[in-house]
Amino acid sequence: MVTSALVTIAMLGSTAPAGSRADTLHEWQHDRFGMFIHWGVYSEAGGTWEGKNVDGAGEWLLTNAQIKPMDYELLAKRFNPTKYDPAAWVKLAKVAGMKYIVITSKHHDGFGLWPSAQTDWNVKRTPINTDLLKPLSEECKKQGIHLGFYHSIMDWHHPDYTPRRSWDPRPPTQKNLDAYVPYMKAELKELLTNYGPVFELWFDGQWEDSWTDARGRDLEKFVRGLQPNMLVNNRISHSGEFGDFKTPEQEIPANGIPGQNWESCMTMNDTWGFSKHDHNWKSAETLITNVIDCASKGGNYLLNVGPTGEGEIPIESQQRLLAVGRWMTKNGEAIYGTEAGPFPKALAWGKVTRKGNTLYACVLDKSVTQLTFPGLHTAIKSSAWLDGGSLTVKDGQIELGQPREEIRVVKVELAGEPKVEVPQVMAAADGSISLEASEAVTRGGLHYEAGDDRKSLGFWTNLDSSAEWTFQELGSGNYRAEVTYACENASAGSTVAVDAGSGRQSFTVSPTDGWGKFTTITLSPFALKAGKNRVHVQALTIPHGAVMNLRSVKLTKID
Ligand code: FHN
Repeated sequence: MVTSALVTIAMLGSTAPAGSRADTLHEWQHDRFGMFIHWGVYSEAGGTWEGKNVDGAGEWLLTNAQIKPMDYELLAKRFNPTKYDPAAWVKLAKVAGMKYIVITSKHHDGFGLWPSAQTDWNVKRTPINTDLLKPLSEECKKQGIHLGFYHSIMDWHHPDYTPRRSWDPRPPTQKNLDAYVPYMKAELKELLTNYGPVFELWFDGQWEDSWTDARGRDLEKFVRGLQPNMLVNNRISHSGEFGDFKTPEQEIPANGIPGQNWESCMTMNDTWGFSKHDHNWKSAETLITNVIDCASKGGNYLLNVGPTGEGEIPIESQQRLLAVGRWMTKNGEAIYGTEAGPFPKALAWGKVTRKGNTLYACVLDKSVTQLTFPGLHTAIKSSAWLDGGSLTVKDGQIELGQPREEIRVVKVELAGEPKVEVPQVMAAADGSISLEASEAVTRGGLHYEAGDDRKSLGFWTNLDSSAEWTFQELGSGNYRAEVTYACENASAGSTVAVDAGSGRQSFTVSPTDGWGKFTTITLSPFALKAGKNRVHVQALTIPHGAVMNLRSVKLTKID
């Protein structure tokens, strides 16, 4: 339970160390919105090498241009952030409405933003030759913003990290991660000892087979021993299956990740590290929509800036953050301290967040003039524009008046706990009922993937995940069940149970040559009774880590 004092401090955005990891998590859930900072010697290159633009993310320069590590080291001599102003960076984050900052202590290139005693491949090799993290940590403490570190497990520079990049000419050291991990731990000990309370430790670069869940568990024990109250993301694990929160990247899961803490990280253009030639900036309204979308599904939004080698946040990022901040100043109550809205399926006009019996209707469709809440059975007591202005409620509908120029929020006071009846899936004229992935109510880590080659429930990796539909069938009788799914060959073999009416059928997932290649199987008929029915799908065994991508379950009346 968070003490009232902590909640008060949290409301002010304090860096006060929490009393426990549960308190840190509660504050993290309250904060909802943070700044990601990708900064390193790659920022000096700005997505170019030897005078040419290099495609791909700026921080992947060493790999994208296949640069030998010793040649890449030349960048350190050019990295001289004389314009670095940590006070201004922290102030910008605050003005934008962000409550925490996560900065790259070390990215995949192995370069450290602090003078680690473990190596000289860090700021010690630069003209500025100073700790760049310390003044930021001091400013965060002074201005009441939490500080986190991004730390890459993968290290393209360290001679003992394996696998080596194929173009790295250095002779192998005959060592491997058994020698590299103690080095990484020693660097992490410096970061977790010398910079105050760390809000979240954001691991990355966990995907190569040299990193294992066993190594992740060992590392988790080590870092939690240094800072027990700190949050650690799921990328400490190779499988992504453990850590305090999931980390969807460059996407916001269609249904959130029910039952899990999660934080969507996104760039403002297409690159994390600064790139001179990436001008594909998202609009401020898109960024505001993303903040709302994450909060409406119970998640956090970690929005990235990529400062230049001189230490300046690009003006395009600053302009957008100031616009987001203006919106947050008027509407932050609809984001901070909220939980996911009560509507399991998307609303036509926008997104809803919740605090107890209060709903915050974020009206994304600026042309809409009436708000309806499909399936809401709790009476509306009152409603008003959050940024000022009364509204009238008629037959459960809120009259909004004229279309608007910006996203506004309606604060809706309910007469009690919101009760929402999940809208029914209705049968088609031919008596068939097609239960689509986008219509499912999901539990566990699985969630809807919208891409053309998906349109299915993916990320199905644990036994407590399930998909469920309720529907009003046309009449009792026997229904043929057809299940459409995809499964990459290496993951096939799970046993899946389909419950419908009073029956259960199970099947073994076959390989379909890929997560986007779908097949349809027919199960034995189900006997359904008149009235409301439900179909529930859950894995009984998962021998190879993932179950399937489920696209639909179709029931067709046969007699
Ligand atoms: O490879 C990194 C990438 O450079 C960036 O740091 C993102 C941010 O989450 N993570 C990895 C890509 O998934």
